[in-house]
Amino acid sequence: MNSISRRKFLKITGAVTGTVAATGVLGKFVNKSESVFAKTDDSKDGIKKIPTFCDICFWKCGAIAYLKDGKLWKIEGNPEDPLSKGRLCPRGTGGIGAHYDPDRLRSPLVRKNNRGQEEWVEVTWDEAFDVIAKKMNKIKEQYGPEAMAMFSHGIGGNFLKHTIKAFGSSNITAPSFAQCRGPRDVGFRLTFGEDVSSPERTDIENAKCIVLIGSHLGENMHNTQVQEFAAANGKGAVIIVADPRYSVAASKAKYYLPIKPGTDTALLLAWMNVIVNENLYNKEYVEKYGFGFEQFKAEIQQYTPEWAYPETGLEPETIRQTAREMSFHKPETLVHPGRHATWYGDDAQRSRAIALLNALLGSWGSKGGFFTPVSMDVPAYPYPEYPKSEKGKVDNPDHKYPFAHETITTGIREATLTGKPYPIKGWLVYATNLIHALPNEAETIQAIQNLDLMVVVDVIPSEIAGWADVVLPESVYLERYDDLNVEWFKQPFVALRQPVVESPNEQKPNWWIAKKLAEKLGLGHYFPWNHIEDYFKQRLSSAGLSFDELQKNGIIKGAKKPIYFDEGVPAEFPTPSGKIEFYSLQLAQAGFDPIPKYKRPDPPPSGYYRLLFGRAPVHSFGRTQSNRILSDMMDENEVWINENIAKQYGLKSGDYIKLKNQDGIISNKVKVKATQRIRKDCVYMVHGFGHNSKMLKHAYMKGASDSQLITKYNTDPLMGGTGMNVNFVTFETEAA
Ligand SMILES: Nc1nc2c(c(=O)[nH]1)N[C@H]1C(S)=C(S)[C@@H](COP(=O)(O)OP(=O)(O)OC[C@H]3O[C@@H](n4cnc5c(=O)[nH]c(N)nc54)[C@H](O)[C@@H]3O)O[C@H]1N2
Ligand SMILES: Nc1nc2c(c(=O)[nH]1)N[C@H]1C(S)=C(S)[C@@H](COP(=O)(O)OP(=O)(O)OC[C@H]3O[C@@H](n4cnc5c(=O)[nH]c(N)nc54)[C@H](O)[C@@H]3O)O[C@H]1N2
Ligand code: SF4
Ligand SMILES: [Mo]
Repeated sequence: MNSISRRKFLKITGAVTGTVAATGVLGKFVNKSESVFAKTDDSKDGIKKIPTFCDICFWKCGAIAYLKDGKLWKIEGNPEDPLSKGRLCPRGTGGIGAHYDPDRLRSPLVRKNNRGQEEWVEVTWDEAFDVIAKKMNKIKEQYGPEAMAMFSHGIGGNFLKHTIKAFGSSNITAPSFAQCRGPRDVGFRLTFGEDVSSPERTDIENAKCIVLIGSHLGENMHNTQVQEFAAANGKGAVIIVADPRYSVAASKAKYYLPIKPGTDTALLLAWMNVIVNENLYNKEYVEKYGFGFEQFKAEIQQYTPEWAYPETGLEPETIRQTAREMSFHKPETLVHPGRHATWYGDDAQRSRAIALLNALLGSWGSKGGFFTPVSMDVPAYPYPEYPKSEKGKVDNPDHKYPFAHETITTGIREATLTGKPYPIKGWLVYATNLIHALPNEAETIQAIQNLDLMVVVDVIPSEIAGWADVVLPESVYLERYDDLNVEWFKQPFVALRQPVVESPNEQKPNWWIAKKLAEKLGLGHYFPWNHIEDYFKQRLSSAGLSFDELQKNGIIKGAKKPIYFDEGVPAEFPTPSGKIEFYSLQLAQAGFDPIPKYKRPDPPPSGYYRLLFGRAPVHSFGRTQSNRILSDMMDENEVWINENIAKQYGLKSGDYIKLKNQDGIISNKVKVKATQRIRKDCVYMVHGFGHNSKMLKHAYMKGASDSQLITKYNTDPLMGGTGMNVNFVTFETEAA
């Protein structure tokens, strides 16, 4: 990363004050960190570079790891990689702290006493697999293979998913649907027939106007998006931000709209009212591709800016002005769909309103709007067929949530609690901390208590690992191969994650764990390859690609392909009408609003404030607080409280308080940030802090956990997502 581009990149993050001082911090840790490549080090100065891709979040930026005298030294972006473009975000740069973390899980553990007591016996891998296979086979005998469910987040789970499917269960899920982007993808799918997916198909760098409605790029540090946002900002793009909190992105905005939380659909409807009634929409596009526009036009007549004013707290004139600005730049206006969309329980409809606004502007399929992602054709490994299940998936009985197109985590939790539609008796949890990720911790713990077996594969002793029967320690990403990343993005490419250093203790990579477990279960024939390299070679050669080349460069790119309608991408909309659905017949038929309606959120009880949460640039969820490099930059979160409200409670910045929610749950102590940068009716904190796993020595009890306070959630009737912005807190000033 050269210094100019780095400065520009960090500038947008606001909270990051300097480059990541990786080398200094590392001296403190003694660990076995010899490179697996050290023996073949042919460099003169003792420095060796190995390409791989990052795993500090799920964006998968291409990276180059540096070894100095055989020891892991630093990591940078791979300039060849379209996601990182040669630059990692601050979290990725600090990623080597994951390898050096002294609190890592070291060997397989089996529970000694009661669940959750965090008392363990260290066992060998073989012993651990024996315990797991025995219990899994017993579950299969008693309840059928479907009673074994898997929670998995990220590419590392692919091989274990394969083992679970081979075992006979398709009850496999991730929080990235029902706790994250599910409602957004459902809202867009209902409108355009396709998901926004990940990495998002947003053409931020070419946008002339960017609207962020509850997305905080810059704190939400998805690398490519932040780089593109900085570039667009540099080129003078108009930025409009609607957020109850003055975010980093808001500080770049021409228009900042301090919207009342939960009223976004009212704003979106009013924006569309102005754009339609002032004839500012993209007529040709809507006529050519739209379905049901006349009904839509009639329906939204009622939603004037004057109607929206008391709901949103935003002046009618501001709503008009911003609507006009958006349409002035159309179709190069991007109304960003956000990513963490599970807010209030009517989120798929809110996301549909965002989709419809983009449709009016003609941005879907346009440069500066939403591009059509392309990928390379790398065939899957020719595995034997999985056993067929008669039972179907457990999470969504009778299609209660008719538009859920992925498995619902909380549906599996519900089945585990109730035994309906059929019992779930085992959980395999890979790289997801369900205690922090799912709303209502008590429900999760209760479900776990109903299990005959819970296995957790993690790298650190997370909260969920603390509740496990068997904990399996994984090698961190810098120590392992993972499945190929055949990405869908602006240009086709395939990327390789490969080991840079050896694991310090008994940790093993997921592919090895998946294969060995399958063998213990008598399913070895599902892993016909001996080493993952054989798997890669098979897949790559069937695509005419070379493993040696991929290993050397970390990436193989395919030829550029058209990604916009006007470059020749066919304008196809896989909806029932084959068009963009301004009016949705399938919603009407299922008994839902065919055109989104606004639902007023419940107001806070008196003396309580809505609890909002989001990201910090230097942390990923709850997975990085133990990473010494990243925690050096931020080792606790703060609660943002409006200055005037803070004064009423006699609070000032730096004071410690506890938060109490509407159900009487009290948080860890947390530092106050008294600021004008947030509305009076809500408070805000960064998610992922307040760890209470005792084995997480460094992160233990630092900051407070939003998850602990999220006892209430509203379920989206369309797709089962859990709206979590429906909790309220007050301040315990004495207790802290
Ligand atoms: N209260 C609240 N809940 C939320 C959110 C929120 O903001 N607030 N955000 C929601 C969103 S948007 C999402 S996407 C989800 C994310 O929720 P999760 O998927 O749970 O994400 P993480 O917190 O990153 O948890 C990852 C777990 O994987 C472990 N891990 C890290 N690296 C590795 C590895 O290499 N191998 C293995 N085996 N394990 C590893 C970590 O130690 C951690 O225990 O949470 C959702 N839930
Ligand atoms: N550094 C970092 N970056 C990340 C992650 C990470 O853990 N760390 N996680 C990644 C993942 S998986 C996800 S899903 C994304 C999440 O990133 P985003 O999609 O940007 O979502 P949130 O983090 O939920 O964003 C919360 C923002 O919405 C505002 N907000 C809260 N309630 C309302 C409301 O009612 N209306 C409006 N208009 N605004 C509201 C908050 O003040 C805050 O600024 O971040 C990704 N990027
Ligand atoms: S966005 Fe940051 S943490 Fe995520 S993969 Fe890229 S560099 Fe790593
Ligand atoms: Mo997410």
